[in-house]
Amino acid sequence: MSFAGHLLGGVQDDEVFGAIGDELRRQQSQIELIASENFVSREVLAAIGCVMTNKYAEGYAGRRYYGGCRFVDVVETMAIERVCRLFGCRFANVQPHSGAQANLSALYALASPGDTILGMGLAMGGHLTHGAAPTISGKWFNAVAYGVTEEGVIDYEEVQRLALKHKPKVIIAGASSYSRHIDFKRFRDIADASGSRLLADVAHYAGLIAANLYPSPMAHAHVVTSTTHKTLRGPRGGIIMTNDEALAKKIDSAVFPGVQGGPQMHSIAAKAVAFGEALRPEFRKYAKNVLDNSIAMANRLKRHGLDIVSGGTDCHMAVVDLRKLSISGKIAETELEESGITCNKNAIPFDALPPSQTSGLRIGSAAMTTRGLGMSEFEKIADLIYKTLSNYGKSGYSTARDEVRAEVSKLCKEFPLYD
Ligand code: DSN
Repeated sequence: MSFAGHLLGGVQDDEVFGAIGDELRRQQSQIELIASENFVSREVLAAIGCVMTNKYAEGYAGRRYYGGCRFVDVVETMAIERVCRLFGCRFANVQPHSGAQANLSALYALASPGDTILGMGLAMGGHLTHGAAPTISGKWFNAVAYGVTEEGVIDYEEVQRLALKHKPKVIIAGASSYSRHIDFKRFRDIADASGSRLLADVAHYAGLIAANLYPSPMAHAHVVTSTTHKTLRGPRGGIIMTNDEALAKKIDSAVFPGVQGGPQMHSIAAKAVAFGEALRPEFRKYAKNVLDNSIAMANRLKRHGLDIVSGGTDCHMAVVDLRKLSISGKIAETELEESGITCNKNAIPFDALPPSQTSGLRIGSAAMTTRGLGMSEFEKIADLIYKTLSNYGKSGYSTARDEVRAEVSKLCKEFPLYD
């Protein structure tokens, strides 16, 4: 019987549920290093598949456009109360369907089409929604981009120079592949000097921030956005937070009816469960392990002679510079997947290769730490990455890869997932 069959007592649609079962087995049998992924608890899984998916609830708790909202109001109120406690903020909107929707809503609340925004360039580690040309953020706004220094850390002097020159309506602090602490206070000082609003997107770092292991932007940013599914280990989705009451009202209107229609109440229920989990002391231990494991993995790769962008990591992720191995990120991603290790190609700052190839590889520790792996296992994973990539194209490659596959299988059996 398929996985879903076990849950439901048999299913009709074996094509879809067969694929779901295959995906479960893939997750169970591979080492997951995609820095933006994690494995949610069974309670989060149960909530995301619950009957609240049946409910329309446009509006907000206590002021909906539909009847029958008594119980969905309970979970949305609980999600808001929990996330405010978790991050120490006064107001939160938990309805964004994703981080991209959260960012679009925040920009909709803070700026108008034609205004200038200043965000980290995509090629330097920024996110698509921070002003990249193919997105609404790049098409509706005059998007200016800052980058990193040759050492791979945010070039705050450039941020200041561009802010004073362009006087952006919004400055965005946040990234998709940046592994160092972000100095949110410095960003706020710059925003104050240029008359800008500061939007902090902490999607990657949220779980570490909740555990006080990464600087919180809450005292500095006018608005903070995040996803809920990365280090925070909740269902896929977005949130928006602020301490400013007037901005909170604008954000609520921007999310609904500005950008979205009916909220996904099953997803909000799952967010509430995940925020409850993150408030428990065990989550802090988990987040500390995520950080220790990430540092251990990056240091071990350095001992193998590989470069890490910016020289190391202060969070759950690291970007490996592959140029010394003369291998592209695309090849590395494909070959590692063949060995049972999942990660993604990633541009390094000033990359000579196009985004479809890249010279880097992004790796993260959040998911495998959830499975219980510790620093010695993450050092082992670094060894397996190195063994695969350094043997690629050599005569003993197929033997090396078989050995890596066997080690991956051993690790996955030792640290089971959803068994
Ligand atoms: N695509 C996500 C990531 O992998 O970082 C961000 O949205």
